[in-house]
Amino acid sequence: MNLTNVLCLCVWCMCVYLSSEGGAQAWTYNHSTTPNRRWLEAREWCLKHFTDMVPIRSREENDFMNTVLPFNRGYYWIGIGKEGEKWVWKETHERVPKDAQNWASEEPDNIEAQDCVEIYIKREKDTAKWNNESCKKKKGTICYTDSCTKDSCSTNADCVETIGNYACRCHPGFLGPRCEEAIACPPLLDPERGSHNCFHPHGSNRFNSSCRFHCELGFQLVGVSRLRCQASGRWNHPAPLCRVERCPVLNPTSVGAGSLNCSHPIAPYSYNSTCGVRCDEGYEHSGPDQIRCDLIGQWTASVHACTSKVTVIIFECQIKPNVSRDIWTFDFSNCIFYPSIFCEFLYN
Ligand SMILES: [Ca+2]
Repeated sequence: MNLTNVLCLCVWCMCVYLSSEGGAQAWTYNHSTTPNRRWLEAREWCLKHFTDMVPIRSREENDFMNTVLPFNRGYYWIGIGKEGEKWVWKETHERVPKDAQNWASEEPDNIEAQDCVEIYIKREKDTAKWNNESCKKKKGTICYTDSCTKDSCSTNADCVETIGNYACRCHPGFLGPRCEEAIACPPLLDPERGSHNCFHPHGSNRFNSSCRFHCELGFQLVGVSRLRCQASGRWNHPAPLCRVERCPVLNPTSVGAGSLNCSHPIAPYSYNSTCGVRCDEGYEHSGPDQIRCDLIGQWTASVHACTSKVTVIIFECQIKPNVSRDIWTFDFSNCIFYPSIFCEFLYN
């Protein structure tokens, strides 16, 4: 059995062991102590075969390493190092926060060139604590592999690595183990005298569905015309209503000597209401006999008051001029009256 086979066997054993702890789809860890390596070589080995050197992202991960890894006389490198005066995760170059640092007593010391970090796995003193060391020393290697794949969660989620598992962190509006299900909103009904149509990107009345409402002719939409299903499972506005278009109320006394007779098939003085003017005997009006409330809420004509009919009379009389007094005396006793459109004096 050559060296490569030994390494593979070692790695395989570790994978099986850790997989049995947390399942195959999780951060999986792999370690090697045959051989022990310098820090840079250890990281290159991790990058070549796995995702990277274990960065120790949390206290939980730190303690987990101490639990599952075997003792190694040289201990193990971790993916933390010194850049300038800061201790950083080498994978991302992010500074390791103070409260996430887990130094052994009196570490890190200021000895020159101790810019790499080891973890004391199963050490009697300061177990699981960190120590800065010369990067050239040879130690065990701990690598990790991301478990999230493009198929781990649906496209509506972020896959979050955890120790021994992974989780799908759902985007707002989605739920389910893989966040594949969009949150539902209550179904919408057509308003009276109206209708609605919807676009459903994630299923009927689900998150981000949008519905537009319309009203029949002669009806006005009251409210917001377009509704959207929110991540909370509620529509962003109440469903709108359709209200009949209304015309100005007509005052029956405005016609004067006559009456106003109206019919309201939908609502008083509203779309399709009709009103007719009837004048008293001897009176007439100049507008149409009937007006109607149209679909935008306007009367088709205005109402005019009834006025007395104009009678123009011509009369033909026997006129006897009283020449002696130079006065014209009219005697209407023998007059004949003619209603007419013009007026004319006739005398002889
Ligand atoms: Ca040290």
